Amino acid sequence: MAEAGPRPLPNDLDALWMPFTANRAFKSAPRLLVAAEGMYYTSHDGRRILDGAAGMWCCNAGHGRASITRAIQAQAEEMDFAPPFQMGHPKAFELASRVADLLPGDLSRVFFTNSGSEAADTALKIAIAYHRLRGEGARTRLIGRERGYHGVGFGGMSVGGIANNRKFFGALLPGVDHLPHTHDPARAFTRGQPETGAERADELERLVALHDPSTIAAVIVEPVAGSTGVLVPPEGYLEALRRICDRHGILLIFDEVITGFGRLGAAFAAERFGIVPDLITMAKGLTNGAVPMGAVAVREGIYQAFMAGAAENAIELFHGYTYSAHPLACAAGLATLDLYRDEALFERARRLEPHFEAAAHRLRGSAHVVDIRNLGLVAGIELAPIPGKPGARGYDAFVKCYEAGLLARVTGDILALSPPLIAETCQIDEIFGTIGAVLAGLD
Ligand code: PXG
Repeated sequence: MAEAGPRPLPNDLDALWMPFTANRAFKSAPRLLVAAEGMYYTSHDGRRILDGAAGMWCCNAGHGRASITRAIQAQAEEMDFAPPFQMGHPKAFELASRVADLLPGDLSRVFFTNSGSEAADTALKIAIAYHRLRGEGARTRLIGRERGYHGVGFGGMSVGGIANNRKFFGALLPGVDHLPHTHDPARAFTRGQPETGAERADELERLVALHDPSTIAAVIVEPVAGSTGVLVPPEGYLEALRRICDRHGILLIFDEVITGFGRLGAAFAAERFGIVPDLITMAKGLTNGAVPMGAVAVREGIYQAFMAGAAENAIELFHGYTYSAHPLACAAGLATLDLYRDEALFERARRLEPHFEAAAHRLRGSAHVVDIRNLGLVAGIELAPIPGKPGARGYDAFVKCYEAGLLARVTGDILALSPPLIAETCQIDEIFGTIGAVLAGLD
């Protein structure tokens, strides 16, 4: 339970270099969270903060779930760590098959990582190695997308499409190209998937013609782009990517770090859209955010190509992490998947979607709002930038929401909302009501 009342700030905030944070601004006016339960955080100054972001797209079953806590505690007492190379432990196998049960098509094999970034880099490495094993070693090119986010490893950064995440870090991976993003401001205030715009997938044919299919290993996209401001794919777009990849022997990777585990009202976006990609990356909701963990799922044929490509006693994939399938993460993952099943949370998200969509779009006409986009329990609210100061209005809105008792996410001038799937309709109304009130008072 959250302790009542304010808690003192640490005396010295200096030593910590905070990630993706304006460190100096933060340390001059810190925002610390000290407890979490259900739909709410408690701030260091003793306020209840409604979680409109599931932490950071992680805590789909809400916070402080006792069964997850107990599973982690019990595992820590039973066995803290087991080496993952040439050794195993039972929960690693159990969690892999439980994840496989949720996957579409013949995505049947699961490789564990510790984060979404590691999952993205793992998927890209598997794709390149797969082609090499099949005698197509020239297929090394990777195709990402503008405004894509696949974490901060060199692979994910290279296929990602965010200038600030790339420009400081040199030449990145060679042999990477990018599709255009799917966002079209002319379709502002579309509810759900836009009906037009699928032709942007044809750009993939252009890149294939330019580079020749024999040089391309994989295409990686987020089914719905999350961290660059909720970009919902036009109807038919993902289907077209699938067809073009099939035509040219290119692997299609869905990065479902955000869209996995019920966010779109199905276990994975692949299921919601009725498309079977060749690989799926996941993280965040896999353990409800309680212990770091990511994973890559692959189709049966990919796994079998690795098995066929090495001698019986040989290592088939020279890749892995000390903490792959860490026992505490596996315990948390199993308890999380139990909760999703027992509380039918993916179905709940699907049921809540119309209410969520209506509540989000009621902000149309509010001050500064130039677009609202949504799918599943994800909404993006785009604000007009202050001329000459991109991101300033979005950041101001984010801070004022927090002061008003709401945790949102902000990227540039876009607020992103993705509450835990346990949200009540009144809490959804409160999320958008608070945003409306904050916007009315913004410069
Ligand atoms: N892929 C996708 C699609 C993601 O959204 C990652 C990979 C990387 O995961 P890790 O676990 O390495 O951080 C992500 C992470 C935001 C925000 O503000 C989103 C993420 C990270 C930070 C901020 O929306 N997603």
